Amino acid sequence: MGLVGFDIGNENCAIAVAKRGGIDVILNDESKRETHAVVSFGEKQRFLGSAGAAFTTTNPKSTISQIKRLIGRRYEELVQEDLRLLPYETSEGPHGGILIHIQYLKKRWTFEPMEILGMLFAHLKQMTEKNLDSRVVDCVIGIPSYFTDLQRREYLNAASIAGLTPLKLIHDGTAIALGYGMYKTDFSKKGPTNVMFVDIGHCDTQVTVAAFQKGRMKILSHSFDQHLGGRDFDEVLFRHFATQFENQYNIDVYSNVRASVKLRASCEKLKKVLSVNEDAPLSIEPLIDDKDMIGFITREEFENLSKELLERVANACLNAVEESGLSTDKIHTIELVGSGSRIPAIMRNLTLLFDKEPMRTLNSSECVATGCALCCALLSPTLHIPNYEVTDIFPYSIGLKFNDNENRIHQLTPFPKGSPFPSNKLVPHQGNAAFTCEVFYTNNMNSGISPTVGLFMISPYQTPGAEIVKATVHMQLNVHGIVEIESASILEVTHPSGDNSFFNWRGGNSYTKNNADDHKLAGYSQLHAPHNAEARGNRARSQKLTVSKHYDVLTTIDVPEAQKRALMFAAQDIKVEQTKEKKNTLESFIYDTRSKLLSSHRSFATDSDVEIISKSLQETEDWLYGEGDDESEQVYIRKLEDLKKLFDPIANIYKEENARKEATKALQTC
Ligand code: ATP
Ligand code: K
Ligand code: MG
Repeated sequence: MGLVGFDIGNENCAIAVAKRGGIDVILNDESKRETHAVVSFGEKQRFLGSAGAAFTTTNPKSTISQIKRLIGRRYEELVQEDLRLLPYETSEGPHGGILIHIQYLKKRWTFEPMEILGMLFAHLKQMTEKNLDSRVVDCVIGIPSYFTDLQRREYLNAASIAGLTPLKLIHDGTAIALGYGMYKTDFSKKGPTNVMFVDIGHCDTQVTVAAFQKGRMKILSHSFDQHLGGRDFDEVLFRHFATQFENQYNIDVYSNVRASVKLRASCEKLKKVLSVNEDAPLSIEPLIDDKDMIGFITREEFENLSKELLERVANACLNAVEESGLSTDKIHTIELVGSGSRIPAIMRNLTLLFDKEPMRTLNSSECVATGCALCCALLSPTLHIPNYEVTDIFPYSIGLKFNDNENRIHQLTPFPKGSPFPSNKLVPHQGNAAFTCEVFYTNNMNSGISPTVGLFMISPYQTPGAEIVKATVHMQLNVHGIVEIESASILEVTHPSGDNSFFNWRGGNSYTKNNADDHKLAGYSQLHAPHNAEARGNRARSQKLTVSKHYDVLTTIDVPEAQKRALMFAAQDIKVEQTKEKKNTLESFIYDTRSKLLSSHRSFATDSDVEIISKSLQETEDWLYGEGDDESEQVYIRKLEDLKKLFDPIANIYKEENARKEATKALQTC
C-alpha cells in the first residue's frame, strides 16, 4: 500500500512514496519526476498535468495554471496582483470567491478554483495508482505555512473531490526539515543544530528555521513572502521587453493575451538561461502579427532590474531568523531549495548577508514531496519506521471573542503566534444563554486577506431558573492547522435527592468577568471536576452543548456535486481516448492491409480482389481525413469491421498456407 506525499506547486507537482526500502519519486507519463500543475480544457476533453502544459500557448484562455494561488482567496484581494497576470478569464463569485470561465466541449463553463484543484489531485492520484498498481489510501499533502483556515479547508475539500483523505496537511518547510533531519545522523551531541531552509517557488518564498537533535526536530519559525517567486523575476523581464517592444512598434503587449503568454514563457526560459550564462538573447518571431521581438540582456542588467526582489528574499530570511529567537551566528546551515532559488544572485546575496554559503544538499524540486511521504510513513501504522519527533508551530496568532451573560465582550488568544500544534485548549465561559465564539487571526493579515476564521454558536443552556453556570469550550488547532470547536460542555450535578440541577463552579479555574486577560486556558490534561464541597455526595457529569459552525465560505459548489461532475468529466475523457484509439486502429489497418496486398498476401488474392479491397481502403482513408475525422467510437468500429470482412478471406488463406508450410518444415527437420 502506498504511503504517498504530494507537493502541489504553482508550477510543478512532485509525488513521493514511502516504501520499506526508502522513498521513491513517481514518474509521470512522460517519465518526468515533476508534473506541471496545469488543467487544460479542450473541445472534446481535458488535458491534465504535463499533457495540459502543451496547450499553454495554443489555448491560453482555457488552460489553467497557478491554481493553488487562487484557493480560498477573495476575488477582490487577487484581482490587482495575480488575476491580471493570468491569461484565463475570471470574475467574482456570489460569495466573493473567484470564478474561472473557460471554453470546454464547445461550450462556456464556469469553475471554482477548488474544483480545478480537485481535478489536478485526481490526476496525480491516478498517476500514482497506475505506478504503484494499488490504491492510494494514506497521504500527506504539503501546503504553504501562510495558508489560512479557509485555504486549508478548501485544500481538504479539493483532495476529497479526488477521493483523497490526507492524514495531514503539512507546512512545506516542515516537510523539508523532516526529510533533512531523518536522513542526517551526524548532528552534534552538544546542542541543537539550527538550519534555515529557504524555499523559493514559482509564486512564493517560504523560510523555515528548525532545530535538530538526534531523533527529533522543532520548528522555530516560519516566515514568508507570499508575493515573491520565480514568476516575479519573469515579470521583471516581461516588463523590460514589453516596454522595448512598445517603443519599437507602439504596440501594447499587455492587451494581447496570446502575445503576453508567449512573451512570458520566453522570459521564463531566458531567466533560466541567465542562471548559467552571463547573457542571453530573446527572439520571438513573430510576437504580434508580423512583428518580431528580438532582444538581448546580460545577467548584470537582469540583476539590476531584480534588485528589489532580491532584497525581499533577504528580508524574508532575516525575518525568519528574528522570529526564531536566534542570533544570525546561531544558524549553523542554510539550505536553499525550490527551483526559483536557482538564480545565482540569490545564493550570492545570502552568502554575503549571513557570511556563509548556503548549501544545496537537498533535492530542490523533490524535497517537499519526500518530506510529505516520510510524514505519512510516520503517521500511518502500516509501515514501521524509527520514531521521529516533530514539533511544528503555527505562524499566526489565533484569537477568540465571545459575550458573557451581561453582554460583555471577552477576548483572548488561545493560540498565540508560534504555538505548537496540533494542540487543545479549554476555554471557560460563564452564562446561561446561547453564545457565539468568534475565532479570528489577530495578526495583521497580508494583502487584505480576511482575518476571520469562523463563528461557533454554542447552545442551548437548559439551566433551570436561568442559573449562571460555568461552561467549557473545547478548542482545537488540529493536525492540519484548522481551528475546531467540536464540543462545549457544562457540568451537570445529580443530587442524591433526585433534584437535578446544574453544578455551579466555585473552585477550579478562576474566572474574572471584568478582566478578559485573566481567563485561564488549560490543556486537556488539566481538566478535572471542581473540588467543591457541594459536589461531595453528588454525581457530577458533563452535559454536552451543541456547537454549530459557520465558516467563511467562498465557494458555491459542494464536494458531492463536484465529485459527481468529476466522474462525468473523467468518463468524457475516457470516451475520447477510446475513440482516438479506435480511429488509430482503423488507420493502421488501412496502411497495414495495403502493404500486405502488395507483398506477403499478394499471391493469395485475385487481381479483382486486390482492386476491390484497395478501392475500399482508399475510400475509407479519404473518409477518415475528411468527413470521418470526428466520428464516434462505434462508427470507427463498424468501418473496421467492413474492411475486415473484405480482407479476412485472403488473410485466412494466407494463414492456412503459412501453417501448412510450418508443419512441412517441422516434419522435414525431425
Ligand atoms: P510554489 O512553491 O510557488 O507553489 P513550485 O513549487 O511549482 O511553486 P518550483 O518548481 O520550486 O515552484 O519553482 C518553479 C520556479 O523556478 C519557476 O518560476 C521557474 O521559472 C524557476 N526556475 C526553474 N529553473 C530555474 C533556473 N535554472 N534558474 C532560475 N529559475 C528557475
Ligand atoms: K514543487
Ligand atoms: Mg514549491
